[in-house]
Amino acid sequence: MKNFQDDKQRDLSINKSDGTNKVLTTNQGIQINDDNNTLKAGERGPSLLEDFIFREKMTHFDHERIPERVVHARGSGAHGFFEVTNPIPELTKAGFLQEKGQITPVFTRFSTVAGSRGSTDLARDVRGFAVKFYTQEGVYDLVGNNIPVFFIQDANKFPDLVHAVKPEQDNEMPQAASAHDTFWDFISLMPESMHMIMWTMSDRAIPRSYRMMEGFGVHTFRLVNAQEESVFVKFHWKPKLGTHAVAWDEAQKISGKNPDFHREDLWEAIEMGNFPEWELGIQIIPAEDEEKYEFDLLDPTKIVPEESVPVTIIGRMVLNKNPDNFFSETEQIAFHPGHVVPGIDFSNDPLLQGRLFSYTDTQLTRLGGPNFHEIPINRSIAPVHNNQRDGFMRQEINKGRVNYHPNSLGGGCPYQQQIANGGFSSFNERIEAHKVRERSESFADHFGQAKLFFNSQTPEEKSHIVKALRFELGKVKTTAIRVRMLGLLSQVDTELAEKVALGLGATVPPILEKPINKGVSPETEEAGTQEPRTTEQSVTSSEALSMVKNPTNKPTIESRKVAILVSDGVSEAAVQNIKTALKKQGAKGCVIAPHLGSVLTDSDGALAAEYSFLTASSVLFDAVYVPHGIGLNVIAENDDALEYLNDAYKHCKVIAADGDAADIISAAPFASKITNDDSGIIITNEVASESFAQEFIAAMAKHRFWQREPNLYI
Ligand code: HDE
Repeated sequence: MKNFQDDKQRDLSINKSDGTNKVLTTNQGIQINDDNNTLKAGERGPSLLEDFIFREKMTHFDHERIPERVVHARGSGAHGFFEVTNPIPELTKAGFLQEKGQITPVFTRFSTVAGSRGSTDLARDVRGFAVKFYTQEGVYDLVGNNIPVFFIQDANKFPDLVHAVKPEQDNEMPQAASAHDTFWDFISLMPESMHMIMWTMSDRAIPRSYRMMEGFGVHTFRLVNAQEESVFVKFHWKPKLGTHAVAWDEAQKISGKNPDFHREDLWEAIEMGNFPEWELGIQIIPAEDEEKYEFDLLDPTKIVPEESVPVTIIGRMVLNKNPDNFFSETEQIAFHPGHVVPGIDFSNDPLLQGRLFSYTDTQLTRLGGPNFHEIPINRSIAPVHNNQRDGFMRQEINKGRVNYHPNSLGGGCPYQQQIANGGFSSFNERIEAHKVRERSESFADHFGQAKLFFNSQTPEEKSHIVKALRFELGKVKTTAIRVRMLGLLSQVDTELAEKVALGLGATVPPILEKPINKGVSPETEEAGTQEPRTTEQSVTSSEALSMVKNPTNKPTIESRKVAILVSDGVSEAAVQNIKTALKKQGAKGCVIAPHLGSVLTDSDGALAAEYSFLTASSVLFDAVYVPHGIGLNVIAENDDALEYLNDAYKHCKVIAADGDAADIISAAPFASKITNDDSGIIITNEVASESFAQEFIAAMAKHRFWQREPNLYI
């Protein structure tokens, strides 16, 4: 079987270095004797310009930073592999999809969109999901997001969208947040964004982990087979651990307690051998079905419901190695939707078409010139030969006289490849058209799929969308923007608009006859805008759109973390019982005590504390367990400890207690709110009972008990 898994690591190893047992040198290889002092005229005298060692060190340091990505600046990545489980040679000639078991190395980077490089992981935002496949036929990049649609239909609006969402230009606030006037001003004038807004206001925008997100190629792409026949496809990544979120209040607290929450989670999971895994699926749409749907396949604000076209799984991706160096790998990696291999091609989606220009262009500034393909992480493992030459930081030493084609002096080399032998050819699509600056009429339905998304949510999920909108629009200071948004929301769902309006203390305006995106007043009518409409959808509800009902979710607690609160006198048997049961399921119990070091157990043993109540926090765990022996007063008298329980309850997590610790739950401030049917609160008088551990695990596998929250939809 073709297994190229190690090819990229072998390729990268050429550039790796390690200073262990090595002498300190300058960049010119001169061995350094004193790295602590500059060269001076006398021990108390001025420094000398001659000090080349100091100048070299300081100059390099002065230039360590490069511009961050203009969007998706904050991210984390890892190496891994892609394995074909269901080859599709009948659909594509792409070499890496031909045989079952075939393995291709990958590097995947996840990101937020709006925040700067040092911003929090838990911002309410879309997540980037970009995969670089190092195939034997060259680099293929699948540069997707964790949401299958986008805000805008045409690439020309992207700079406007990004300006609007980024911190405002006068005061550079707020960081990594869409909850401000300029973003909602823009959105309120762009009805085409309403489907995407439903997704970004849902819990999809606050994932529990990168490992628990779906990924989507968003645009419709083409696959092309050896006979030059083509089908349309949509790409889907389905996470092995299911699709899960945190609560919004929790997300905001995590942002303070550990802004690296997702980064750390990915890193730790890989270090611990819990390799994140996704299945890659495609929705296959035959060329003759291009115009079959009530939406346009080229419109990136639309999905193809899985009820209309099911997802066919073709492979799996496993991330199994952390980078050796964040800057060299994760920061310098350069993705581009235009990096395709023979057998994969583009559709005419006007957003995708614009992206095909932007991604190389942006690297010229970010990575400093046209040779970024030579940076080790970007380097193809397929041979590269062409007549491109020179430019900043050129690494390759091209031999011979010839740097042009055609040539006779070089025997015509490098020579062109025939299509039949792997030369790339674009799909031979027939196009007969006028040159126009227009939006297709088939793109005009801005509300139909926003409704489909909203109607596919559970009551708890709908409630979260209302609360998210109340939060976001509540941060908007300009009343007119809020009102315009209520008008747009009312076209998605009147009840939704009314419930948001209630939170804003506002009234939903009547639906405007004048479409909102035609400028603020009739006098400012703009060219190139469209009358938005709502089209009846053939699919009216889809489980795949809900995170709670999502078919990817399986009952597992693999790699989840539990806070075990302890103090002197804690039952060692109780702690070990839960720790062992969790470990068996691939989860981890973390001991948290009033102080670091260790506590004395009831059997005079010492139990080491991983964290103190102060250095960790409930929001960093998936559940909280209070074992027998930890006194009521330890919790009641320690605000930090009490917060573990209060937050776990508020964020709808499992709370468990056994033996005398059960009293702690009955004395907790939320005790009176606990309902009989809340299976997320697990209490027993027994100590170290096996059935208690099993009940605890089964409850955790349900992830969250959202029904605990006040629900606006029941
Ligand atoms: Fe991007 N996008 N984008 N984007 N995008 C960038 O490229 C752009 C869009 C996505 O981890 C930039 O190297 C335009 C959709 C990801 O390095 C830039 C348009 C989707 C990443 C750029 C879009 C994406 C980027 C910034 C509309 C999902 C991070 C730095 C026409 C399918 C990749 C860079 C990484 C990054 C342009 C819209 C995904 C400026 C012009 C839709 C995951 O080139």
